[in-house]
Amino acid sequence: MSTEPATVYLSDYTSPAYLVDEVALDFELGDEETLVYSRLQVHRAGHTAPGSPLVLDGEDLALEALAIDDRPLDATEFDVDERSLTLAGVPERFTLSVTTRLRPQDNTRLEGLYRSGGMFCTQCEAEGFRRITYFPDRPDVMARYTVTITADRGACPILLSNGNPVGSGELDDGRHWVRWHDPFPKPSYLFALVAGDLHCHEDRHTTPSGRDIRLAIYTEHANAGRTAHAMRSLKAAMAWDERTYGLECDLDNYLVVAVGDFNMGAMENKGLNIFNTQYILARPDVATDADYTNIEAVIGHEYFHNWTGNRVTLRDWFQLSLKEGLTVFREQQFSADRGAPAVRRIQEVRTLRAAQFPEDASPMAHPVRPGAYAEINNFYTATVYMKGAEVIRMYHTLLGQEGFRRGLDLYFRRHDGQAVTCEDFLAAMADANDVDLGQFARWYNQSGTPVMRVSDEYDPADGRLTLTVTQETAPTADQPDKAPLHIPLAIGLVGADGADLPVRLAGETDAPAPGTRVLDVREPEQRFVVEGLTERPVPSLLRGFSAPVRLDYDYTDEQLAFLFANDSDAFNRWEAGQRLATRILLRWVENGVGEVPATFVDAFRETLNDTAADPALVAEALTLPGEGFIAEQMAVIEVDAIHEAREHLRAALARALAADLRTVYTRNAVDGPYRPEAEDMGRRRLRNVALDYLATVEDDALARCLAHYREADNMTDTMAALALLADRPDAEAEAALEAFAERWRDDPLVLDKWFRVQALSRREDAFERVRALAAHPAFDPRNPNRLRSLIGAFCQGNAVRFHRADGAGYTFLADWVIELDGMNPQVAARLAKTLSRWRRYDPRRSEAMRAALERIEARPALSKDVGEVVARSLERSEDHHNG
Ligand code: 7MF
Ligand code: ZN
Repeated sequence: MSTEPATVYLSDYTSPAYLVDEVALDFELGDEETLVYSRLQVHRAGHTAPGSPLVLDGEDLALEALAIDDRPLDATEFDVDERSLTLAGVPERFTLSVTTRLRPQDNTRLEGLYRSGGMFCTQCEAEGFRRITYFPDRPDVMARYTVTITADRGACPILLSNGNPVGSGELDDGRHWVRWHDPFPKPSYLFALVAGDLHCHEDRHTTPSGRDIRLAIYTEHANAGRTAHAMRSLKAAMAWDERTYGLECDLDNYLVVAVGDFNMGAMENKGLNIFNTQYILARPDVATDADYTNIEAVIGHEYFHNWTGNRVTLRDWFQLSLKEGLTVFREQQFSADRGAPAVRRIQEVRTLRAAQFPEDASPMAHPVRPGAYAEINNFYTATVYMKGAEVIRMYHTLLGQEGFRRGLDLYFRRHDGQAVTCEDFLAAMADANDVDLGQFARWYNQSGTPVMRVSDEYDPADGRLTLTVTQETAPTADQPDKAPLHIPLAIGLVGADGADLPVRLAGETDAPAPGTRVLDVREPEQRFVVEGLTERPVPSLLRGFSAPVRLDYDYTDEQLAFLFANDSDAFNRWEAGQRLATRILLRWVENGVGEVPATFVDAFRETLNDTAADPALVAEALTLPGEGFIAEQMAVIEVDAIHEAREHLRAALARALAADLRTVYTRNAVDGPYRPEAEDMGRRRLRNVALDYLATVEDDALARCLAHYREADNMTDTMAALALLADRPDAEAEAALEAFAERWRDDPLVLDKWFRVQALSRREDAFERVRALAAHPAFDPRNPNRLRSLIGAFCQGNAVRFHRADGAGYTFLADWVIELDGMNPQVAARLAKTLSRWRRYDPRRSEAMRAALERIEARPALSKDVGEVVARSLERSEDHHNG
């Protein structure tokens, strides 16, 4: 094993030796250099022996001065290394002054203090604060911050930090200053600073208790006029949390800033959320329906963190899902309440299966609460976020909304202002509802996707249906042994007329109303007996996807077609269609493509022509399972065969249903001005799905795509057409792409879309085009959005072109990982994860992927981020990472 980075273990947690009560930070922002003066009020924790050293975190810092109680320290009184500053003998209580010098304009990692365009901004989660000053940079050290920012008034008229403005003034050299005070003690990861020449969109919100809050969204001036949807979303999120959980905003100022260079989606800094521009800016001609929906969700997410993350924060980074799983779940509830709940659920499960299930089956597998890490940034994963949200959803399913609310109320009553653990959350849920969640706790510590097998036996003589349920979790890369989990299994029994039957379990006297019941599965094998039936029902299992498991039941094609047409659970209706399609695709992958079974064509036709159905749900039902999902079902992934099978099915359905698709296309045109409402979005979605099918067969497909492109009066339709044009070699298609680039040359977010459609193109020469686009003058790999829209989209979203048999895609990716690692390790590591799944492919591809990983591994001075991903990926299966 080569240079594997040092590992941090959950089991090694110790509480902080010294605590910080107050922090005063002075920033002298400059074009060349920025000076940071920090004054910390420090005291020794009760459990710490007198004379124990004080160890502060700090990375890549130029230390200018250090003093205790204003007495400057000389070099013999402290030790500095690459990661820390140690002071040997410190008093019980003292003021520590630290001066550091930074060069934000050279910070390409986008962690700590950096520049984006003309703006100064920060990103401190998880461990970015230590790149600003020496500090105990861990979430269980909570302090009150006062921040003074000084800068040139012309370049930076706006100076922002957390909390409330408490002072400001002019200086003689064209500079000015503003002072902010945040009354809430907070961990350093929630600190934020923004300075620049910014436009401000202001509004107000009054809470039920009468607090009048100033809301402000700051953007670069060029983006003024694109913040209305974000503001509307923020107000909706505030009202929703008041209504649903009785949670009010605790601030006088709630500030949001949009930044063009940002490693991730957004950040919940106390009172000063910072967002990737992608999740703030919208206007019908530049943003798609998906953008509008994402903006609302991300605004909600960051706002909801103010309670779940900020008021109650994390003891340590292993607990990350405590805030992220819970906040994603709250955001999902909010989004569902804003419209189209079934569509939302389908999309959530689709992403979970596309991103989290593969992670659980990869060398990067880890529990919702990991036990060990080298670089915490590598653990902002689908498992922590999405599976973490599914774990919270299971509490909700087991306890109901009222029980869940009782648990959340108790959690806040007990832990407001504290830094806590996942156990504390579980205990609040259990205690508030007087239930035993001991076995449920395993969801936090056990990785892997459980397989749940259900079989049934019907006895017509006494009207009993016996369901036998087994569960099994296969060993994962990180954990060989698995224990049975407590799984809520939501089921319904569907009668021959398509209606739900009552599910009365043996021993119960009262028949419940027909509909969904939740069964508590706890054993490796368990039986449930349903009584009082007069016919053999079709079981509808795991309704609403009640647990993050793979469900296995031996359905016939006819039963699936029946559920696809009748299930009262919209999610399972969709799921039945996906199972039918998956079955056909897997058969074709194995045996070569063939005829589409008539049951399937008929089921699709009925759905297409069901004018009473919600168009959004019809669109979901008509969307075939993704290539990644099919790949997940296979022992050895056959990239080309999967692509061929799926394209063949798409074309065959289009030919068989061309007339119906044309009708649907015509019928779902949306009149009137663009509205980002669920109803209109559903119709656009269905119409664009129909177009996607029609583009595969018709003689006039090109003309139809061009017409759709020309007639589009919103970015959703424009991009649907442009994506199809980008699949084609025609001169008209090329011309449209070129004109699009010209028209939007000064609009970064729109240009990202232009790069993306080409990266995802089905064209055979997509790889060559991506390589050429990487040399385009507008391609800047230092901008994470741009990087993801070309390199990320190609390597992670265009399987058939990326996984070329000659391995050129892997070489390309490895070259980029190496180049980016010196620039932005977080982004490089995310890209490198694509290669971690190398063992799943055929020997030729597998070898080429491994060689690419080994080439990265051999580079000198790899970052911790990439180093950990590569080391884990190449690890022999007998080594395990257990905390
Ligand atoms: C919605 O979680 C869902 C997830 C960390 C950064 C935002 O609020 C956050 C931050 C990463 C990955 C995904 C998300 C975030 C981060 C995110 C955003 C919106 N605390 Br890394
Ligand atoms: Zn979050």
